[in-house]
Amino acid sequence: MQVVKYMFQPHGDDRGQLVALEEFKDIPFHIKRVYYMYDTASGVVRGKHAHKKLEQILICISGSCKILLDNGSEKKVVNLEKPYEGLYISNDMWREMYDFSDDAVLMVLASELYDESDYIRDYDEFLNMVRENS
Ligand code: T46
Repeated sequence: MQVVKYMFQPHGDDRGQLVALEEFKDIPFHIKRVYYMYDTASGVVRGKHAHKKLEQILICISGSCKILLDNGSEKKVVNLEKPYEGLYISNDMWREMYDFSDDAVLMVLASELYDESDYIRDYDEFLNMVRENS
């Protein structure tokens, strides 16, 4: 399984750092939605689903967390701990987010608007989708 991690270019000067992200330049899709999660309680596992269409880039802009990626035959754990790195997640990838630090803010850039019918929340259904697409 190939993990696609983007390293964004911080614009640093004596005031600090600034990262700017533009669609189709830094982000490989049209950004239709941005959301972020914070104050995640200790021990919580979020996600546990795949998507039919949605592509996303996850950026832990504060603190750290871990992302489990599962393509149906292989699993990988990715650490997100720098505000200038972004993890690309394709639609057909089961994802779980966990081990959030107290100060973690996980920001997500998404290719689609929110649509509950795009979610695959059942693991067997996910495996069927992967089999059908291969
Ligand atoms: C994903 C991972 C990385 C909305 O109303 N609009 C939104 O855009 C989103 C993302 C969520 N919501 C509502 C729906 C639920 O009532 O917020 C609540 C929590 O959402 P959810 O349980 O889906 O959150 P996560 O952390 O399990 O998953 C989210 C995204 O939903 C998902 O697409 O890939 O982050």
